[in-house]
Amino acid sequence: MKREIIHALEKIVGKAHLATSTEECACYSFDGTGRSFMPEAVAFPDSPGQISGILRLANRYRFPVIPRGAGSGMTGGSLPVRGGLVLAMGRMNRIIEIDTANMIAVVEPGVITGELQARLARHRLKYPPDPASLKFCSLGGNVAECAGGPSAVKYGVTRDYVIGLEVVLPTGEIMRTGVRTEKGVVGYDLTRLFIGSEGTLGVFTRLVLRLVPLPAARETFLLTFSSLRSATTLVAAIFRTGLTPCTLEYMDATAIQVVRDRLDHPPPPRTQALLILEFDGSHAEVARQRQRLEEFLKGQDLTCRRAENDTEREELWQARRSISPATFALRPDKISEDVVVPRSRIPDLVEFTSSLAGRYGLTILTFGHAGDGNIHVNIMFDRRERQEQDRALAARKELFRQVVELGGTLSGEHGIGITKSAFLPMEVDPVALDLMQRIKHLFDPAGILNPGKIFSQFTADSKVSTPDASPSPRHLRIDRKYD
Ligand code: 2HG
Ligand code: ZN
Repeated sequence: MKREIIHALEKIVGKAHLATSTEECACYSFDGTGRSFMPEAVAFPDSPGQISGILRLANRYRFPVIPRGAGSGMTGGSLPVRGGLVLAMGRMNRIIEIDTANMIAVVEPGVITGELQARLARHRLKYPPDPASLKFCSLGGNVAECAGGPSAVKYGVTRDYVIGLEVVLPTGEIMRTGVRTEKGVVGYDLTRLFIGSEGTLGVFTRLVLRLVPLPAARETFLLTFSSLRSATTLVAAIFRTGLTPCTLEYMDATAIQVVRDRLDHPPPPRTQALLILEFDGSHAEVARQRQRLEEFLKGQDLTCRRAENDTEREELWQARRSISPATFALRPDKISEDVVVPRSRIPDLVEFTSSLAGRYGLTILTFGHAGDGNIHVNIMFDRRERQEQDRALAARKELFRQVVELGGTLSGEHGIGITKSAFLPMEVDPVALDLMQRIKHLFDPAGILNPGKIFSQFTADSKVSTPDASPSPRHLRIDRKYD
């Protein structure tokens, strides 16, 4: 990066808050995809004014700026694929206000999701979105990707809880959107446009969040099945009975196997699938749901265990949340998908993935948020085995075709980033796709904010890159126009 740009950046954020060494830049080069692209510098801003200054500079010198939360994203949203400056938002981690009377929180984007939830619990309040990474992911990243999680089945996803934003536009203007009230229909809903825009339309500096009362009671059940199909068909049936679980998670036999040793009460050895079902609400409501569930399950071919206390429940959730990292015990690399299908089609999707695994000779596991049809399909492989990698990529393409065929969508919570951009036309109407790109251009005419994401036809088929396989973008000239 040119000396004069470095000097200007130092002036904006302070010398102590700009990193340029290879060692420091390397720490901001990766995310949850396992891919790595070196930035040319990393800035740690502390205010909207500093971010505005940086973006104005980026427009002048035409260098990419990539906002980054905790780096836990699964599709490359925070990767500096074209080099440039990473904007690490970790210093902006203040909880500015908890308005208990109106059940609203105002926070900065670097606040860790689980930390906000712990603070709110002291006020008997809850911010429901609960991505599996909640102990380390940040709220800004959650909003950028519109994160979901197990409780989405009852409570909805991030977009249902963000009612207002302060955003720095790619051109440097600072803007507020949305409301602090329960309702509001004044003008276009720009807040929603920013949510899930994957860091391409603006940099969030404040989030206004809607909260709900913390439920007084909770009951958790572990259902285990000796047949995969019985588990997957039960999902839609549960909702037809009128039960309203706050989570309904699913794991196939391989997912169970990778976390089995983390469970004090592991399911019986021949278990082919399990469901974790939870109810929350008032004590009376939870008791009513429990009774209804027990009646519904009578005579079904499954075993049901109720978590006896908080420790047992937490252990179950710890095991569930650790599936994603634990899968690397199977193969060193994976393609991790988060497709969604209508609930009644989950059995078809899961059977299709088993047939893919057989046909391509791969380990493919399925688990995730079955209650809302959002199934994680993890295609395991070893990138050092070229043919195995090719088979994994071919299997993913077939998977996506099948998902669209089943009336589903390619992503329920991880976004498009760089890993799915080549497949966007499979699902998105061409007119809509064109309009989306025009919106991006309107917000960011110089193409400096998080370039190469969502729309870039980033050759998904040929690049499952990893830290050492990815080309270093250090050679990119900073005065080039990125679009
Ligand atoms: C989860 O629900 C995460 O555990 C990660 O969304 C899923 O690794 C994955 O595919
Ligand atoms: Zn998930």
